[in-house]
Amino acid sequence: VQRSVVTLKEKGVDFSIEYIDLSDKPDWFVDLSPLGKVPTLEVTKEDGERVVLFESVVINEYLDEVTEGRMLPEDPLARARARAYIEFSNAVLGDVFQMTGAMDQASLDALVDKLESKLDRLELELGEGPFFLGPDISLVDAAFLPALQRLWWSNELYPELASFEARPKLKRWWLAMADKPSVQASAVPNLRPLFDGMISRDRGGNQSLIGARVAS
Ligand SMILES: N[C@@H](CCC(=O)N[C@@H](CS)C(=O)NCC(=O)O)C(=O)O
Repeated sequence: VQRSVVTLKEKGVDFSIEYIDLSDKPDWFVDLSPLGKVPTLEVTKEDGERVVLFESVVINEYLDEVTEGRMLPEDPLARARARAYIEFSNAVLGDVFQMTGAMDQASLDALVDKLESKLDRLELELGEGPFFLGPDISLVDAAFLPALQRLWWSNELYPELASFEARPKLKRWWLAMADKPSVQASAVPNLRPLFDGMISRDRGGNQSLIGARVAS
């Protein structure tokens, strides 16, 4: 959802947002959303027909195409490369999510190794920055926002990860994103306590290693 809210805000699109309690989805949402997942974008066409889109990356490309300005490169090859990294952001987000749930040191170490090879790839790809494609925020940055934000928070809780300290371009990238009003307004204001609560939850009488660092 954050990916699409950033895009809506950066493109200056008029929208309203309804947050869904995913543990208690309202009937209207279940009826509307093809897969019952967020984000779901409802677009009202000029003839009044309503069309529902899902998948944040697809929603973002649609929003980019129907509004002024471009958040992807014009050149087809550069655009394809940007899309490849947008796809890669899903793998990074998956790794970060798994890492926050690691229950023992061996699992955490293995997950950190897996993630670090991806972060090293990003560090190599990042150029002058501060954003992924250069001075302006793009759909690649929007796609990486959820992963980088949660990785940053995980590092605050568990500094041994040193994900950013070891990778100056990655750090500069996240700090540039964190500075953007669109990024700051991309989620509910209490996202951090919600994240802390999620990762520190009881998992069969235990907590994950990173979750256990959340102050009770
Ligand atoms: N690849 C999809 C992922 C969508 C997704 O899995 N959303 C989660 C929240 S992050 C959800 O709605 N889960 C509720 C459910 O699956 O019931 C996208 O980027 O839009």
